Amino acid sequence: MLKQVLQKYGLDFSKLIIEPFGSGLINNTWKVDQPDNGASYILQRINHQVFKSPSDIAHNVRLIGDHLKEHHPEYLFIRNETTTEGEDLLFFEEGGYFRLAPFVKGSHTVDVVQTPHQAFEAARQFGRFAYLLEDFPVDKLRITIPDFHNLSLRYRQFLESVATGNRSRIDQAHASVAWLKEQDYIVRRFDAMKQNPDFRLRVTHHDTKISNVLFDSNDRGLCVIDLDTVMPGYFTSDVGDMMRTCLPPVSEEEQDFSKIGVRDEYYKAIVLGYQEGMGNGLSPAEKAAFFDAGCYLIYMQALRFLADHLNNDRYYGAKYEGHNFVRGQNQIVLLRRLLEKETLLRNIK
Ligand code: GN1
Ligand code: MG
Repeated sequence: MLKQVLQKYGLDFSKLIIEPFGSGLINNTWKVDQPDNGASYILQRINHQVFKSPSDIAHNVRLIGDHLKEHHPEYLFIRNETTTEGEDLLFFEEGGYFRLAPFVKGSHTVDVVQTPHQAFEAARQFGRFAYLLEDFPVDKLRITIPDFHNLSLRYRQFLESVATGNRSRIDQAHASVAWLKEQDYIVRRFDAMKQNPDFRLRVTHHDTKISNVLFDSNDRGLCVIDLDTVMPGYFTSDVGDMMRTCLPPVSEEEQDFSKIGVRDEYYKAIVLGYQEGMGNGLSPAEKAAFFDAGCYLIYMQALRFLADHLNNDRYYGAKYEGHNFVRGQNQIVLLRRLLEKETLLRNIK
């Protein structure tokens, strides 16, 4: 199938080397190399169950690309390649939706953050992205996943999974479920933020793990990638998911929870890097909410993984029995480690 897809872009399959790429849970990604001319691409198949309308993603990417090109031509914006028929999104009968983007020469991505400098650079890039799009009419963006980072809704979905999910899994998970319910003040804090006019709705990336930043050979950030979930949102989503994925020395996949901790120097790097990218554009109320951002996103991910476990892994899938239970517990431990440091971390500005 990949052969037919790549042919639509005028590429000769027999000359290509194709390998799976990255570690995303939702879309399929491949790196495509053409050694005879040195060209490289990233090919993705969009998960159509999750993104019900892939053309909305293409629409958003086009609008943002046009805006940046006009107002900030210096920004490295990666446009999708077009097929021989001129489409930037390909629908392929048997395989769903595909897109192909050029791979930027000399760039690299980082799967697991290695240094606070990398975290600073990544945060700076996400801040810069929001900053450069400050004048973009955010309501023009199409909603690619409704209520994606709506914590109140995620909490309700979690409660529903506890009411209607797999009974034996619910019994086994009762301690985790009880602890998460005790933290529901986080939902109320999030709802209060949404009512507060000092928190602006901005162009928000919503998937700010470190592997969604391109770096140059000196580990300086170049730009952000993977714009599938760019939608109107709050800065807490972008800062919070960076914290979720950069603060601990191990990922959400780690099964040895004793390795999970919160590294202060990475927290500081994210706070300073994001603000630098944002050109000091955050309101005082927003600046005071960095710690809350980490809580919102880690809490939300714990709810999502645990709910998926109780719903028999229908969203994230599972590579082994209890996979999403492990992921959910991992995020619970991370949230506990974060909450223990609240006073210390709130003083880092
Ligand atoms: C999914 O596919 P990936 O890894 O980029 C999810 C994120 C979660 C993440 C957890 C569309 O992202 O929200 O934070 O898994 N994306 C979607 O690993 O649900
Ligand atoms: Mg993604």
